[in-house]
Amino acid sequence: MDVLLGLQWGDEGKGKVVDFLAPKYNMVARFQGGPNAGHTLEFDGIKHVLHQIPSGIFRENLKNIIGNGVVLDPVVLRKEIEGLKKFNIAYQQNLFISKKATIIIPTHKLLDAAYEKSKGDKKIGSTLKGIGPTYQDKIGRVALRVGDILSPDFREKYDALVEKHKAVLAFYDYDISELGKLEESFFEAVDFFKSLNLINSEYEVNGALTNGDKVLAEGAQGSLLDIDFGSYPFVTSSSTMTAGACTGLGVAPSCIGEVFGIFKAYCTRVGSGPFPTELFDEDGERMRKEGNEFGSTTGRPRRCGWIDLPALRYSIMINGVTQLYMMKADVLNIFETIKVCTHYKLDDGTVIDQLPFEINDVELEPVYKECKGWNKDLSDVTSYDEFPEELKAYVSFLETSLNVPIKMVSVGPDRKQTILK
Ligand code: 2SA
Ligand code: MG
Repeated sequence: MDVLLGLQWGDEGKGKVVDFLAPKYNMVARFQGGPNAGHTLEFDGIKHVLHQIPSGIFRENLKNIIGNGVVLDPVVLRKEIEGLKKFNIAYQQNLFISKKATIIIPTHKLLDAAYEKSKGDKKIGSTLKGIGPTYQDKIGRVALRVGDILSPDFREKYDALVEKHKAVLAFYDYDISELGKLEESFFEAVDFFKSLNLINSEYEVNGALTNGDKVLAEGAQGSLLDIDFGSYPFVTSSSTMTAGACTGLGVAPSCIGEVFGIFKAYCTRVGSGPFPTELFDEDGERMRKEGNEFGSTTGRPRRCGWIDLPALRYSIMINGVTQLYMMKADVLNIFETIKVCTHYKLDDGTVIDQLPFEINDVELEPVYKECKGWNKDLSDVTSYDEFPEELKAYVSFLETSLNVPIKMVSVGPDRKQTILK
């Protein structure tokens, strides 16, 4: 099984790469996260944003698995499936959902909002999709799982959980007047859910591997948002790293083959938390505009900055990345000079190249190397040889610094704008 994941704070372009690589695979599987993800795919002039469905869904004869590590919102899933119907996607044949995946219920979303509100300006910047509270219940061993919807006492289990949530919401003095409406669409979606392929996906995935089929695990969010290794507490609540693919699908570590690390030629972050190379000037504004850096789930403007090598090296280390894919190189076309953060400087002048535990509390001043920009349009480029010399120099500087080969450079959102090296 190969694993594909984001090495920054999400939105690296994972959806595009999964869709591009999909023809080489028999199965694509999501292993963590849920409707907080927004994976964008573009082809034939149409843009698709997927939240919970794996990005292999547009390819024929490919199985798509939503694994046990995912937290799933039935209402969002139903909408996503409705959206696919007009493209005649054979989801009845190609989409399979783990009975062990955890269900997001309406009160999880209210709790997410209540927690954020109570934090004031220390809020996480959550997508408010209920991710944190759902994983909390999973780890607390009280959550509802997909398989539970088939059991006759589902409503009882649901009511018991909601009672607990209501007590917490009362503690936060949070208004729950919209709950009735949310529950109505929730139970409609649960009914619809019963018609889908609900399976023990660990058998399906391992069976495929035993058969010699090729499986691609598709990560969501990014390594710097990982629950253990991200800038806690400004993280998401799942394991976004390679190891998460093992627990989120039930696949042994010895089955992992290639690990594709996806990164942007620059950096973005949406939500709160440290971001050493963040730009607050006109360059940041130009990057946001040129890269259309707005959340694909919430529409929030993304924070933008230069590429951060210490952060990338960290992600490569914890994930065992074997191949790098660099996305959105074309966004940097507009810059005369491109900066690369190679180290950080602390207040006392010490220069470091590791992410400190105190990342939320210390000022990390980026030490930059300046690279000459290519300042050329890349839309007609069809092969690596046609790249401007300055872009080739940028790629080779990154490869040397990161010590992992960059196998692909993306120069635009379309499937075709994917240049292999
Ligand atoms: P949550 O909702 O509990 O997972 O939020 C916790 C933090 O994780 C961040 N997070 C994300 N960061 C980037 N992209 C994500 N997906 C969407 C997208 C986000 C959007 O593709 O654009 O539309 O705003 C994503 N999901 C979670 C989040 O910002 C918090 O910092
Ligand atoms: Mg995204």
